Amino acid sequence: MAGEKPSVELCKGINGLDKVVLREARGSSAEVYLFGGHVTSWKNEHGEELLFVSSKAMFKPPKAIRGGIPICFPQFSSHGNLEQHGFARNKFWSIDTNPPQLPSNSLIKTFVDLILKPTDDDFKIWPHSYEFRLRVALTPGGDLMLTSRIRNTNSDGKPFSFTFAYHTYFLVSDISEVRVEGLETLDYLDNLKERERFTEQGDAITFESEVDKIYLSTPTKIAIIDHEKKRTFVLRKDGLPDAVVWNPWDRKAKAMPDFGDDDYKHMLSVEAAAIEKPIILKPGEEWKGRIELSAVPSSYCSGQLDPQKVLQG
Ligand code: TA6
Repeated sequence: MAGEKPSVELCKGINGLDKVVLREARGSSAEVYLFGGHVTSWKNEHGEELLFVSSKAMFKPPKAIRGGIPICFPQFSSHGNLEQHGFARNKFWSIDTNPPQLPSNSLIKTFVDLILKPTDDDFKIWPHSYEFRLRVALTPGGDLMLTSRIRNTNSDGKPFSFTFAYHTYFLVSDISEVRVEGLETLDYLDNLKERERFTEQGDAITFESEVDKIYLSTPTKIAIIDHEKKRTFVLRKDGLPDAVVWNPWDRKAKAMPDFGDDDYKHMLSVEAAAIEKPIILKPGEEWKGRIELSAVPSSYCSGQLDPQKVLQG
């Protein structure tokens, strides 16, 4: 209809960087920058932002954007000899005009396909040929889905291995009022203690100091409950056995130039990941890793939404 904005629009974002805006008929929306294949916004049907992006984020390539959903590939954090979190988040992706069929729910009409392929220069850093296809989609209900397909296209017969994470920054009202459910009693590697292995206590996880943990072999659903906002984020994941939980707290916040001193109060990173067992692909093989994020109104106290029911449902 005249004046109605297209559901998928390529336009200019901050510092003139190309971005794609996705709009769903009922009002939810999302934005993804070609720089980094980086989702920087996800809004519900009321236009409320659901992802944290720092007010000090620099949209200056090759520096990664602080917030949203950076993609860590082919290396998570410093688990290898590449730069922190690999290079996919520092590269310019292209729109994939001819993506191979992706079996998905036919009701999902609002999506964009991006692709990342190595340049000759990249071979000097990581000597492998690959095709990384990323579909960013909005469901009619406003859920955000990211589907990654990584194919080994080496012609020299060589396999390659990688670790991976969707480094999602959820926007929360007050970190001290947030609980995470679904990771109780699991083993984790503590990045603040040289990745020593521990077992999580039995209750929901709450936050009162810096946290940087890699939970191993988690359930496919994790709930992030924001009491104050009466909102529960449900993270569903496939092909990504691990989950990272991170909040830098005050001291590290001050040390990050692209992060406000108080920003730690309003974000929590819960990252679907494949870290403990790197993914190994032979030439011709393809790996798929998917997340689906939902934000549901919750009034935990009134039991309208019991995260346990969400996690078991
Ligand atoms: O995912 C958690 C983590 O690996 C933390 O150790 C912290 O470094 C964070 O990522 C942010 O990393 P970045 O390279 O974006 O500053």
